Amino acid sequence: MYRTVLAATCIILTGGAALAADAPAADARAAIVVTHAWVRASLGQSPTTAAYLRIENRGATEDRLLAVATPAAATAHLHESVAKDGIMRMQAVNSLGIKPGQSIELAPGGLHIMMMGLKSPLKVGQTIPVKVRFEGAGEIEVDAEVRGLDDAR
Ligand SMILES: [Cu+2]
Repeated sequence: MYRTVLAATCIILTGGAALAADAPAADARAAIVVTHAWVRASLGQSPTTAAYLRIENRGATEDRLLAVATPAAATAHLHESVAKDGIMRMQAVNSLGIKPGQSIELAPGGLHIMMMGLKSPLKVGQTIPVKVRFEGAGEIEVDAEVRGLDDAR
């Protein structure tokens, strides 16, 4: 499913991806539905945390997640947690295809939006905007609720 997976750990930072606002076709835009966005509260002064959400493709053509961003952090990248040699590691995911009818859940232990360089600690009850840019649907902004570390879903 992940056509391009870059082998890069969380420590390797790349520049924030630009969220260019090309005008997407109306049907392509309506096809992608982003819901259930939430962010893990940051731990103390930790400058990193992760955001999660659900992406649903209700259209007839495949779309592709190209970039993520949030004003709450200096950089945000799509990551995937994978077990390698018995150790959980995180890899950057360059882009993510979503097939017609497919629903993809970003969730703890799997795909996540890695937020690095938090501008201030994120506390339970806050809400931050998260922008997700798709090849076809363009940029979609959702509000992500900050939840505690122990909040299961
Ligand atoms: Cu990560």
